[in-house]
Amino acid sequence: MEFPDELLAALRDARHIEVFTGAGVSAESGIPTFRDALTGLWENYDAATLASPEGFAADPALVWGWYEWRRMRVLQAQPNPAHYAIAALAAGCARFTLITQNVDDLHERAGSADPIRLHGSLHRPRCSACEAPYRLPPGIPDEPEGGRRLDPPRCGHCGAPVRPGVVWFGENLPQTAWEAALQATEACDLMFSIGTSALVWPAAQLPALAAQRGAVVVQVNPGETSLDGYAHYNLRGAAGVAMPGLIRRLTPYRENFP
Ligand code: BV8
Ligand code: ZN
Repeated sequence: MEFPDELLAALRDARHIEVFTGAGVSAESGIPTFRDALTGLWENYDAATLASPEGFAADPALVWGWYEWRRMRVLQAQPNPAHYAIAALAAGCARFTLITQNVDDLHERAGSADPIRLHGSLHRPRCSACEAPYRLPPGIPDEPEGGRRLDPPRCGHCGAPVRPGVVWFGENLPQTAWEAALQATEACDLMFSIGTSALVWPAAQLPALAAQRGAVVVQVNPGETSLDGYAHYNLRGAAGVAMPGLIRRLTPYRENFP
């Protein structure tokens, strides 16, 4: 993949780089993206219905089973070169902010410290009533391939069903995370938008906000999105190819990336 000289220069000059990721950054780790059709037990459902308070209330076992199946897939997966390249980028620049819409922990497992998590995490379930964190049993759940219905565990404090620690459609984003994401988007001088269809609000507005304030916006996506018009550079390709390729062209990041 070719990278324009102006992009390499902008990266070298950037004082505060922000990386904003969506499900596409985990695609090469074998994690289905949000837009991929659901499979197995859930193939006739729409993700946005299952990922909602109404979906959970209507059929807790169907939804909890889906999240446990997804958590198993993440635990079985490994970070891919895109996750490692993003961690190397952070290690080589003055100020760096990682914001993710994803609920997997592949960024952390690749060495990115403390990403801003707009949509929560598969690994932090909590009580649906008193919000007490729920400690999941260690190890990888042995979910059958097509998945299964699974009654959610009960909270040890109040007995209510435990729910996934994610932000569902129709729920507010965590205030602190959203404010931190807005602050970083106001301050960065270069922003990557990697592997997102930019369809889910309010997260989807971040790259446009950055472009409107004059930051350089670099989109990495094999497909077209509504961000194409905002991005100064559209790297049409897989994140696991584009990001390592870019990092290898750049010192001082190169030192941090094998
Ligand atoms: C809220 C956790 C206030 C759960 C998720 C304004 C306008 C329109 C709609 C709304 C609006 N405000 C609110 C809404 C409603 C709603 C919304 O946006 N609906 C959409 C569907 C229109 N938003 C909300 O409800 C949000 N809350 O606004 O609060 C409020 C409160 C009450 C009432 C109203 C408003 C909360 C949204 C959070 C939902 N939770 N995740 C879970 O994971 O189960 S969102 C879910 O979608 C994931 O987090 C995912 O990350 C996210 C976004 O999807 P993407 O990451 O972009 O993934 P996608 O599959 O779409 O795209 C992948 C991309 O990767 C593709 O472009 C593909 O080409 C590319 N790709 C593929 N392979 C690769 C690749 N790229 C690079 N490399 C590759 N190898
Ligand atoms: Zn409880």
